[in-house]
Amino acid sequence: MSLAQETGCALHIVHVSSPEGLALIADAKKRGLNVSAETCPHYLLFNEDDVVRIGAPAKCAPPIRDEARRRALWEALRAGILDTIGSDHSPAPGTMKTGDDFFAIWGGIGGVQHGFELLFSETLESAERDWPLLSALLSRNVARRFRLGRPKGSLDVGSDADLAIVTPSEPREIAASELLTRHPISAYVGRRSRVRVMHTLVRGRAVWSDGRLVDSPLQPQLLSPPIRYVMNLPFGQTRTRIAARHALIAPDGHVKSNVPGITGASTVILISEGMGANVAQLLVTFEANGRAELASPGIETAGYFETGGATLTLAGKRHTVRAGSYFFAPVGEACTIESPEPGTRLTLFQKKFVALGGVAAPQPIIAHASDVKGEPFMGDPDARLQVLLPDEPAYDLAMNIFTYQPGATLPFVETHIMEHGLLMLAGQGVYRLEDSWYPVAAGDVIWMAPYCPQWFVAMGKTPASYLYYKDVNRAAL
Ligand code: UGY
Ligand code: MN
Repeated sequence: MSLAQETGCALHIVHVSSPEGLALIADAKKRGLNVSAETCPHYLLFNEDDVVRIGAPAKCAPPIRDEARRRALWEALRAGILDTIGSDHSPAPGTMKTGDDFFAIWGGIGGVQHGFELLFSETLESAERDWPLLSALLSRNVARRFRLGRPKGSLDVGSDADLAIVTPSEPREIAASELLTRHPISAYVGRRSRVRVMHTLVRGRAVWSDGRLVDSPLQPQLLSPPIRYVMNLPFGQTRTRIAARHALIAPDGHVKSNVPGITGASTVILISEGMGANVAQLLVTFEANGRAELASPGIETAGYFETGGATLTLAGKRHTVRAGSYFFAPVGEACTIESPEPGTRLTLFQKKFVALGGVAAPQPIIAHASDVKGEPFMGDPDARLQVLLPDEPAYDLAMNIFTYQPGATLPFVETHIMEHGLLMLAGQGVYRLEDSWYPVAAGDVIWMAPYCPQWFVAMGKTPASYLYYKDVNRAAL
């Protein structure tokens, strides 16, 4: 907590089991710290007498507390001090959950099947007051705290239908025979439940119906918050540096713009004529209802989907795009992006097309980076270049991905007429721009004016890669 205070970072404390811990959190909240607290069903449902009775299946860390502390947790929940409830589902094979030495036995409660149901059973008499609270702790607050966006944590029109229908029922004793987990061990066996989960829907599809699992073709869904990271550097500092002939733009300084044709998204214009560039570079982060129409006269657009996915219509054809998909929309070809997964990040490069006499206009392109082989750059297999657009005279814009193994470098300090804008996709390293050297990492954007001397070294333990544009294939005069 003191580190969070010093750095201003967000802090989420999991598995809070005691009022002592909660008091510290409540106090920090009062002082304005960005802190939230999670507890788990087992801390609300069991006390230490239960652990003595149940034995190893109820061993977990932090341990189950006494009755007074269990009650205090419920009070905190009702007072709004707790923010979320997580399953902390911790399954283990029988061999790890049995033995003579209690201290050696695996610590963890496998409770994903009954933990949540029993919270509703526990509060049946006070359902009117407590069930909305439980719904917030299990869903809405989680979606908000982790910035999962509009589709999660609510039942509004346009949100995902993720819900369980729970109803009071004849009390029943939870039996080992109903456990659906691979290792059928549960601290809840023998516990009475007075509710039943009738149906469970995930994104509108039933996965549990009338007491049975439904075989559903659902794919897992990975959600990421719209902003990768926000560094709250104190004292007005930033790594961003805008020089006359080069720029480094770090994500902490991004400011949104309204861009005609793009709605339901946050769009940042990173490179533009305003800084002396001939090509524009935009970062679009879509919300669930996002849409982009990319037709402007005389302008061609190349785009790369860094994360997420969407439906893209180009030259009258619809395509499903995902992370790693890219496209090129020549002048005069309508390009529409719709139905994005929330959080989808798209980088756009836009340029005034320069036609070449006697050469046919460039064609629309839609493809995936994984289908483009990385070729060793000037013979170095540790520095590979993927050329995404055809290297043909018709195209006056290149879009490439450069991937360096740790320690690999650009072979020499390049100085060339072509301009670049680039987005660091992964890893880190040091970029030399003119006479300055900058540490750079995934999320950073760089602009290099024509003739900006440039060099890169990948550092760290993972490969570094960047996506970049380059104006190409036109005469010097
Ligand atoms: O294509 C290029 O000019 C590339 N080698 N430049 C760069 O990575 N800065
Ligand atoms: Mn270059």
